[in-house]
Amino acid sequence: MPRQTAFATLPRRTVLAGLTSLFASPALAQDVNLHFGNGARPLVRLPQKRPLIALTTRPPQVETPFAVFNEGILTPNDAFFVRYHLSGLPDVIDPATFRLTVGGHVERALSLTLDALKREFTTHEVIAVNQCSGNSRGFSNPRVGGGQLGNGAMGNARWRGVPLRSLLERAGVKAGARQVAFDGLDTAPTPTVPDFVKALDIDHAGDGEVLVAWAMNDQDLPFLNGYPLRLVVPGWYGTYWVKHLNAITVLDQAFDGYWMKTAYRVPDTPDASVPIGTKPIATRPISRLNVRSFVTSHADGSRIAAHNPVELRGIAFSGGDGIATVRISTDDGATWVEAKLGKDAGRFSFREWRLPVTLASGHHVIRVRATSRAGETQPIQPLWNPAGYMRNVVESVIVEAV
Ligand SMILES: Nc1nc2c(c(=O)[nH]1)N[C@H]1C(S)=C(S)[C@@H](COP(=O)(O)O)O[C@H]1N2
Ligand SMILES: [Mo]
Repeated sequence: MPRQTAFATLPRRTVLAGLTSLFASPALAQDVNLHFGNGARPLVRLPQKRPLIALTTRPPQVETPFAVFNEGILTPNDAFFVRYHLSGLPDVIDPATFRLTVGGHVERALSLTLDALKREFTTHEVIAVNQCSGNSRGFSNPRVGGGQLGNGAMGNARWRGVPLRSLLERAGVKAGARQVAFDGLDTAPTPTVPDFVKALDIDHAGDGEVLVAWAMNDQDLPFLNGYPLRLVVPGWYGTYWVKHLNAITVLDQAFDGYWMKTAYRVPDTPDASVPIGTKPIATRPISRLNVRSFVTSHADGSRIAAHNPVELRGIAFSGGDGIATVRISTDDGATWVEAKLGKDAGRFSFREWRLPVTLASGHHVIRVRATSRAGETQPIQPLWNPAGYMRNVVESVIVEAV
């Protein structure tokens, strides 16, 4: 098993060369078909990853084959999706010389080694879902621009790190601070492309839940998931989870960079949707995950034994309220039965559900609908917005009992 540091210094060209050659590799030439138009995708193998569903090669972007979510509520590191905006991935990250800086509107600017970060602060763990805002965008109807993703741009992991609050306390936030900005080591290919920088309000940044994390499922972060440090913002969309995080800046004003002011915004309506084909009057930065649930045990189109008990299984999650109930319909939404929930791994985690059913022969539309402990549930009809963000319609799979 190669040490993380070997990968941490892996040149970018090796990552990209690996991609290009493996795209042509017969072993991985089989396609995966996502269930929407032009949904055929090759599988590719990236460093530290099993074969995953390719979206783009430059920058490397892959999603998780959906069957992985039936393996357990934690998404294995080697199956976790990868999303980047900028093709300038860091070439070399040396854990010995790496520094995390905390500066801006603070009493004492900090420059911390990885060792200091791990030794000098109390560590904290959380199991939380990282989901891309555009997860499931490929199902948007009418279609919208952006990466045509299936349902695999999400994952659930146990993250370990230091609460951002502890770093802000050590640096001493000055009066009048409004936001905190986060920058990582990746860079834009040309000066016209804005660097990927995200920001959180100061109260959110210091709430004790936001982490600067170095471990994912008890391992170092995989290179492509942000080695050596990433921000973990439980309950919030992945866009805020800045990878290769090396600069934290406290601001006395709202950050107005491209990735906050222009990109990753949703309609400023209660459910972040607008009537199909229309433009929002006002927008706001995307924030919390909405409630979602999926069947993981049976893919769309699968066959099951008729007149025999079969266990349906899946996952549900919310933006931090936790899951109260998951209801299943085996008759296309006419009647609903409550599923049994699995172990509670915390309010930010995937929650497993199970339900034994016995079905007569024929086709059955299985639907799954979760409700959070705050009473938030999923819409029966898909909501729409121009960026295809935040899809959370009640999902269905059709099974054939024979
Ligand atoms: N440095 C950096 N961090 C980043 C991004 C990026 O492009 N650069 N993309 C963000 C987005 S939009 C998402 S959805 C998550 C994806 O996390 P993952 O690649 O570990 O799955 O990373 C976030 N952090
Ligand atoms: Mo994203």
